[in-house]
Amino acid sequence: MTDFEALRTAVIKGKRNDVTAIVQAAIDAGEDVNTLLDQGMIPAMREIGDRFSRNEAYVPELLIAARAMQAGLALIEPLIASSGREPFGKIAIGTVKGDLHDIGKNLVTIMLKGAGYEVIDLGVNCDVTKYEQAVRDGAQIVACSSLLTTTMPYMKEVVAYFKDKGAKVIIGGAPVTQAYADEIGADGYSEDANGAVKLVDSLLKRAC
Ligand code: B12
Repeated sequence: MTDFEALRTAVIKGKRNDVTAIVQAAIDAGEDVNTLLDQGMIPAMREIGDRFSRNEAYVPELLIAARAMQAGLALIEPLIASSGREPFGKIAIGTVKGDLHDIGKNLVTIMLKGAGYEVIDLGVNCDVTKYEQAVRDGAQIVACSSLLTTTMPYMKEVVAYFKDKGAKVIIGGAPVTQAYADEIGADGYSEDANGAVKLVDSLLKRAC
């Protein structure tokens, strides 16, 4: 019988070995992977994300929770494919052309995966063609990250490219603001990884 409270606590506290041990034991005992996600890992990631948004947790805590989550997801992901679980939606994420910063992008990726989305991580230095390929592969939302004022303007090109092509474009990164998102006509902006999940939830009209 899985101790979901212990699993949630292990993710929130970033105890990677505990998460691995609990998830592996649960899998070995035949626990349903959907239950593991829905009752353990997803609510735990939401909780640490909410604490981060309330300034009750900071980047280091979020990073170690993300690493613990990633360790658990690595065990679960192969099983999800065979369980027939449908992801809530498909998101393509990448840091824009010319920009190599990826810590924030990786956090957003983990939070989205933790919330049950399929994420195509395009890495860094992404030009429009990379995002476009991901959209052809089924991504409904293109998420662009930028940390440099010199690379931020590339987001405008991405937004312009996807106008009337069916995919929505959301943007984020330290220098990005809601005002900038409005100015370039992006479909959404969030200042942090947890907000990114809420933004995607609302764009895909997911009730949480
Ligand atoms: C770590 C770092 C690096 C590392 C990057 C390592 C890596 N793997 O990412 C290295 C050393 C490689 C680096 C290089 C450079 N860096 Co640097 N770097 C930083 C630093 C210290 C931290 C960035 C970071 O990871 N923050 C933590 C993460 C969690 O925050 P975040 O990225 O903002 O992400 C959060 C939100 O923004 C949001 N978010 C992020 N992406 C997205 C996307 C979407 C869709 C959404 C909704 C939300 C969202 O969610 C995240 C989590 O909450 C910043 C300083 C700072 N305090 O920001 C400088 C900084 C960004 N770097 C800077 C500079 C200048 C550079 C260099 C040009 C330096 C140089 N002369 O070579 C190079 C550029 C290389 C390149 N081409 O990209 C400047 C940028 C200044 C400017 N005005 O543009 C900064 C601000 C430092 C400074 N004060 O001067 N850097």
